[in-house]
Amino acid sequence: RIKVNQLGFAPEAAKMAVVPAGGSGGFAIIDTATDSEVMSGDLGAYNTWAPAGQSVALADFSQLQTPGTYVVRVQGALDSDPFTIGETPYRALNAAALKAYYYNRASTELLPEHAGTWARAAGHPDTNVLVHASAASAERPEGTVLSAPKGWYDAGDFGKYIVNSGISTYTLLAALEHYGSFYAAQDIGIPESGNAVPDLLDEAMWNLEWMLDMQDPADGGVYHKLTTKNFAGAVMPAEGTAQRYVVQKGTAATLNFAAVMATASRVVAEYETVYSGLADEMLAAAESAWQWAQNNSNVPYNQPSDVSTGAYGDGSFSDEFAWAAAELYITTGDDQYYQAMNPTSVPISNPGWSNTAALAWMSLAHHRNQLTELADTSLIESSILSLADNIRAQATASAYGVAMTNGDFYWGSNGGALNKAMMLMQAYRLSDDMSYANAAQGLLDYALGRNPTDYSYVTGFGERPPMHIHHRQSEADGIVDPVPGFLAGGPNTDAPSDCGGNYPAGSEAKARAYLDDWCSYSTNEVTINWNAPLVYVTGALEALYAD
Ligand code: 9MR
Repeated sequence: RIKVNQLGFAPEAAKMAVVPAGGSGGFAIIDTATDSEVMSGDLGAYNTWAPAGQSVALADFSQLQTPGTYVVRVQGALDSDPFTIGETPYRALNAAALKAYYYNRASTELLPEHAGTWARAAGHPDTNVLVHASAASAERPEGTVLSAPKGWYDAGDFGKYIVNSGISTYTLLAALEHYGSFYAAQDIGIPESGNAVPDLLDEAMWNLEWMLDMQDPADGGVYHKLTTKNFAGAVMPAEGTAQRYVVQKGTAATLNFAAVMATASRVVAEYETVYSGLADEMLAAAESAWQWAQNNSNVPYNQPSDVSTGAYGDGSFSDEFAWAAAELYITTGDDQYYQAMNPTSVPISNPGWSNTAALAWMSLAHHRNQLTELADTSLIESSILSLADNIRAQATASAYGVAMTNGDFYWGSNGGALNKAMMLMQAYRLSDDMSYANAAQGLLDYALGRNPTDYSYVTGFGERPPMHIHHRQSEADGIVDPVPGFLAGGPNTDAPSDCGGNYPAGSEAKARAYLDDWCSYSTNEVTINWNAPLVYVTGALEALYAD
């Protein structure tokens, strides 16, 4: 089958399809309403893309700008799935990707007027959480009862983890900081819609309130996670009633918390009349977390022997230190934080839950005109551009025209792809160079169907979305369609035994190592940290093409 973004494109966007070898001649674009050809063109050269194990050629139909619904046709190949060209190609997707967080809210029922067919009872009030032995302190000995309600379930399980909440919550807040007018106009149909703040901030607040409760007020340290001792089975949230614990404070969790609270403080400050005093409270929380991390600079998370939920273990903290320092510097204007970041020593690479340095650069780049004199603006710009140049070069070198290489098919590869797209958009924002935005578009295309599995990896979107994500609610609710708006983790060769080795033929080619089955937690789970760049990138492209 010819592979294409199954949603479609804005009229001015770069538009590419991938044509497998075997057909003959050039390509045609067919208007499905009239079954007539509206454009034809030559294919590029056939080349092999190693992650697909397949020889393909590119069809570039960027010049077609007329709104409509089309397929790509080549003699001897299966037509592409239909796609549209239209003014707001990702508006609904962006709203759904954000609303996925609402569907993963802990401690609340989802009403039919907001959740439609996916309405459900409340789960996990988290008002009776115990301090695990690993988290015991003089003020809060083992077994102390704490209350830490709200927050989002991290993924297909019901745990709440500070480390993946860090990059997730930050990325949403960055979307709002960068594209404020786009999000101000958005209504995603959550209980808070229509109040005085954007829905994105209402949604982020659900998690921020929980995060604040994860800090020990006695010393500023932050617990790594709030979970049961073991994963629940495939049950609805209300049926997951095992005792929950806060587990071990650590350097990574505490610095993630500091970075997010420093960021949230400056976002919330814009709405002081709504959130009176909250910006100050968040900044104070960020500063006391930073202080704890100064005194506890190398406390890795060590999973206790009686706990088997997700570890999110990370033994290297220099990136978290840099990120927290950068956010505190931006929010306070205090040069000591810029010095603490030691910018010349902070390498930039594609972000992920354990690798947060790029977020520091991204925030500094956005705020570069409001920083103190100490800030090295050219270093900030060159850091972003050097990462983006590398990613863009990967796209140019790929037969699929997408910036994914054999090394990119790790756990949550689709999240990695969209984080690359997010970083490309930072370079576009600095330079106005459309080649960065086009490379970002290519990565979104990849996630939405321009890939060797023919899936559009977002539930409810595109012709062939995943139907069996590893998401307890979607598995247990008895509804055929999974909860919409979730990005599946994507091809991953790390743990292909979770379905008994039952992977599709050809999955030794890394970009094919994906299975749309509940059992495949290694390729078909969803997480808040993978959805966040989907929100960011779809909002960024909508805002770009609306201008
Ligand atoms: O996203 C995490 C991935 O980077 C790790 O390789 C993997 C195995 O440790 O864990 C992933 O995180 C999971 C978490 O531990 C528990 N909830 C589901 C997460 C996504 O699979």
